[in-house]
Amino acid sequence: MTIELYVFPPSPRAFKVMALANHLGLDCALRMIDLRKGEQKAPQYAALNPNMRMPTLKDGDLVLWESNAILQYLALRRPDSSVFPADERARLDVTRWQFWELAHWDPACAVFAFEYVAKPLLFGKSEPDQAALAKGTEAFHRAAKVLDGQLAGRKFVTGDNLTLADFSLGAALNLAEIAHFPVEPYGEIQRWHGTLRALPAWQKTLAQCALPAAAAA
Ligand SMILES: N[C@@H](CCC(=O)N[C@@H](CS)C(=O)NCC(=O)O)C(=O)O
Repeated sequence: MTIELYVFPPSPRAFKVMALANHLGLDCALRMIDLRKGEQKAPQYAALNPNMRMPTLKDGDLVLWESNAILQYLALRRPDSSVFPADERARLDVTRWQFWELAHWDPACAVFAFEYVAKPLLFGKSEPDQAALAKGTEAFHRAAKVLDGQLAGRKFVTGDNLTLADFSLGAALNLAEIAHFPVEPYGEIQRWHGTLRALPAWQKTLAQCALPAAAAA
């Protein structure tokens, strides 16, 4: 049975699940949920995901939402892969950083992604809200200092191996330039994101995430 992934590819939350599926060589069917058209609110989709947000995974009768849970499910399809280590402490470390992403990193990055990317894409051109950006900047620096410190002396977030933590945390950085993330002071984060970008699965996913020109206008 083919795993179905319901995604709106420009979003980092879609990118991370698509990139992991590519990295693991899992054959997933991508089902576009076009947020610009409000497809997340269609009754058929809302029956799968009552949050009316994407991504959502469907594998037979299993339906799973929340991107980090989806990452764990995909990783468990390849138990030999080191992206979700079997060792208890190593696994907890990966999980810890996935929780941290959801609690701190994602909300900080999301402010910039919303103001500079989602607003123009979903609602037409509009000026960024400076008060929201000021709060976002504070939250971004607070979280980025922690992540940058963690990456010092480590190739990836939890050590020498690529794990789910890298997919969870690294996806938002694809928007760093167009969403004006204040990432300049964080050399470790930039070095690590460069390593992720060089992965064949990352490159493949970036290509899949480009919106068709007509649809993006
Ligand atoms: N914590 C969720 C967040 C999902 C989420 O907020 N998705 C957004 C797009 S990035 C969405 O579908 N928004 C549609 C809407 O709010 O109507 C996850 O990681 O899966």
